[in-house]
Amino acid sequence: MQTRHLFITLSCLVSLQRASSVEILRPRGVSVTKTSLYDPEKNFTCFDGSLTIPFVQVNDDFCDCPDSSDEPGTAACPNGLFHCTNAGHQPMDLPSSRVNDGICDCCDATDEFDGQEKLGGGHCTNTCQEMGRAARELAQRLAEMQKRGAEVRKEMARKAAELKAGKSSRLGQLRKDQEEAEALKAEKEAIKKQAEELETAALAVYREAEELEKERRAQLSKEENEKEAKSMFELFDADKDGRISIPELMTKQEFDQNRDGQVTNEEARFFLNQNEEVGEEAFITECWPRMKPFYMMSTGKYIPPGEEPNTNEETEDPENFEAAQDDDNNLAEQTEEPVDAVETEENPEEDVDDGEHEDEEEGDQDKEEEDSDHEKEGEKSFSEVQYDAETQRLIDDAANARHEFEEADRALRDVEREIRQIEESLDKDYGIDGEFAALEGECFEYTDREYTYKLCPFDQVTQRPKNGGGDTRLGTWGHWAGSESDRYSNMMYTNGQSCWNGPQRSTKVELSCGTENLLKAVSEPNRCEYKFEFETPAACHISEDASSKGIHDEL
Ligand code: MAN
Repeated sequence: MQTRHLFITLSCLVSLQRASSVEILRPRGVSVTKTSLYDPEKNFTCFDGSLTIPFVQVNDDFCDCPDSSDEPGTAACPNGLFHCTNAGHQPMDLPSSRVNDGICDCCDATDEFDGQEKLGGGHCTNTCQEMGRAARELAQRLAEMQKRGAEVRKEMARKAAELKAGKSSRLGQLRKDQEEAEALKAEKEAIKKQAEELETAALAVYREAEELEKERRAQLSKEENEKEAKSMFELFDADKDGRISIPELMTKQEFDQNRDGQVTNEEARFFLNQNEEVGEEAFITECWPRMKPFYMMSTGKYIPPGEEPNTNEETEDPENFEAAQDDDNNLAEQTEEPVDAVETEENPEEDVDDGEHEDEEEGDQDKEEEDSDHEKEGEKSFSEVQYDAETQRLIDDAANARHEFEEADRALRDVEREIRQIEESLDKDYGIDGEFAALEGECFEYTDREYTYKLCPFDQVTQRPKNGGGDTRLGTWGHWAGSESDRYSNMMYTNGQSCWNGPQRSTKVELSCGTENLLKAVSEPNRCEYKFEFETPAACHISEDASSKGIHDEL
């Protein structure tokens, strides 16, 4: 107890320190604002009111108050706070456990006294003046930069407003253009409809004639084939019994398809459609179409399917013989299928893509293709026909009307596209004063040891390996991601390329004030989550702010 009292007296003496500008003595570790709570003339009451102790027990290196308030200048209490004034620089509060721990925390050296009267315990010196000067210079430089940046930002915002006004006025004009273009399109559509009706009516006459001609030719061809088949029947019917049998065919070398010098029973049976023998009718309808190409080939008269004049005739491709022998079902399919199917003209829609279009521009393109298909179809069907002058005029009128309608339709789509683009851009959030708008359309790069990173604001972020290889998309423009009070301090780019076995890449861009746009640093704090540090004048808010952020001394 005696020892304690002796210590109290000593420590109380050394613990009273002078505040630099006003001559107030206050215990060590106490801030100016709390000085009045420590009056050496009175007993000390803990801040929480739990205890009142003689003043000598303040800073006696023994913790009396549960709230630690009696030991502001020693490490005796577990949760105490030590205050250093740091005159000439910035004041600071430390956990009291750092008092006399051998480390100089306070620039005024007050945290290290080590039981000695000399501040700094001999090993710390007061560096507050130098530190204060350096901090003030830095604050000054920052304030100047902030000021210059804010001026640039103002200009950026002014230009953005100008651009926006221009876009709004263009939008007004475009909406009028759109109305006119819609009216013109409707007008052209009506004209086209009328012209096409007249054209269709005029062409109907020709179509009918064409159909009749087709039928006539088909009939003629059928008759010729029948005639030919009949004469072949006569030729092959060696015993003239009105039936063609396997032995009769086996005498015809034309049917020796594997060229082994003889016509086998199997080869002959194939041509008789697996029958032992056939009568004339079956021969004409089933057998001759199968035999004809083989027969013609061996007699040098074969014309490949598609080139022969009679397109409707059922014939067998001689090259298919082996396959046909292997699989008679196959053969049946092949022979039942007309060799030369009537194609494009009967299937004009064949090439038209009716799938869903990804966007309207693509849709526009497809529509154009469709339209030109329509023209081609017309050309193909009627190109060889000579029309009378009136019909030709109607065809030309309809073609013109179609053309003019397409032009009107295209003009309307152009106007609508521009409206959409302007609306999208006017809807975008470019900051409080639109100050970030100027960054759109520009890109900024940063290169580290492995990659070159590229930030294109409001568009996308990419990464390219320095030693070759393509771009990896680290995200596309998503949204502003700053805190509620500072929304425009962070940008988020999301939905980048998927990481192998991981999430889609994404990038957070932290914005800070700078006099120029500069991508300052890039890192990848978590795999496939990138952090970009970007300086821009657009982030320099209020120039007056800079000075208030500067250093201020406590005393
Ligand atoms: C690439 C780069 C890296 C990323 C890995 C993930 O190498 O995009 O940034 O971490 O892929 O597999």
